[in-house]
Amino acid sequence: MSNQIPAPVSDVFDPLRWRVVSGFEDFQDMTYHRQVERDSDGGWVRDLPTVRIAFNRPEVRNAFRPGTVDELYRAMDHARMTPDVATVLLTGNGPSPKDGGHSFCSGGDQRIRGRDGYRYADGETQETIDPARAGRLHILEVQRLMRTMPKVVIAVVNGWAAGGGHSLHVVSDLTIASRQHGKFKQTDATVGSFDAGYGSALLARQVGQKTAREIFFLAREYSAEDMVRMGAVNEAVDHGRLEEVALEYAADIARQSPQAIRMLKFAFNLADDGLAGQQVFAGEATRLAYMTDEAVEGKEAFLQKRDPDWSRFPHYF
Ligand code: S0N
Repeated sequence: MSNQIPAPVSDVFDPLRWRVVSGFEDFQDMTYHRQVERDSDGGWVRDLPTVRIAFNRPEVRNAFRPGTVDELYRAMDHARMTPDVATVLLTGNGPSPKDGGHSFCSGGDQRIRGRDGYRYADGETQETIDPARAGRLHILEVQRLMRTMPKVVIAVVNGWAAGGGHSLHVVSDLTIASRQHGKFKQTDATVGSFDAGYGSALLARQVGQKTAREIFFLAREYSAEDMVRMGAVNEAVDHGRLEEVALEYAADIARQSPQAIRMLKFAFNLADDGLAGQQVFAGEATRLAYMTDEAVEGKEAFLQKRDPDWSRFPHYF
């Protein structure tokens, strides 16, 4: 485990609060950090329960190409499987070294978009691309992971959230945004794409049908405060305080019962996610049921080749 103080990656990133997560140092398009407590000499004291996953292509407003999405999925899944992580902050590094522009994520990289989806590498053609990797719209797999993972995902919108980047904020459990630089624009239809899943339907649940249609059909720019008024952003905060406020949110979440947070997240999702939502909620309910004496009796009876004795367990309370 590398406990060293990491290199700065954004204007709101305090390196003393973080370490690079071991095994993820080779990332090209993303960064992945774990929150830590340090002593006055900067020495590592302990890990804290928050991770920070960030787009790291500020020169293209943090657009994602297939490799970006692969890295995002890997980091998100690692956070899902790390038992002492309660909250994921999803954000963008920057500002851009080219023009100082701030961005959370501007969606799919339009420069490598082919007729049948995204090229993996610059310079690939329809003839040279590995068919198994062509046309992958796997940002939707990331959306599903964020939606179903038993941790709270907070979108920390430090700049532009556009196109598929806008959808990632929509699918996050909470959003806080920079008052000065947080900007929201749903450009999908402008470039001939459309997120007909969570990006639009869930947005309509959050802001209402008319407003969601306005956001998609008109592709106008909205501020962080506009979005707070619409109900799609929890809070607009001064840019310099963005990380601090995000970590205050995470600290409050970490004070709650992990099981209660999981059940609440899955309950909030259930109605909108149909049978898939019921399956996730029910899986957690089954896990809880396995912890009861009644479920243990069923298993023990099977292993001991006898009939289960349910007499200790009432049919009602
Ligand atoms: C974000 C915007 C509004 C910022 O404008 P601003 O500040 O004026 O900056 P620019 O000068 O425009 O940009 C600076 C440099 O960054 C490049 N750039 C910006 N965005 C992208 C991008 N998405 N792809 C590639 N390059 C980008 C600019 O070209 C510029 O470069 P230089 O300096 O070299 O000229 C503005 O930039 C903007 O509108 N960006 C495009 C936003 C957009 O349309 N995104 C794509 C929308 N569609 C998707 O994201 C796909 C949706 C999706 O994810 C999905 C959903 C369901 C199913 C499948 C998919 C899927 O396709 O994966």
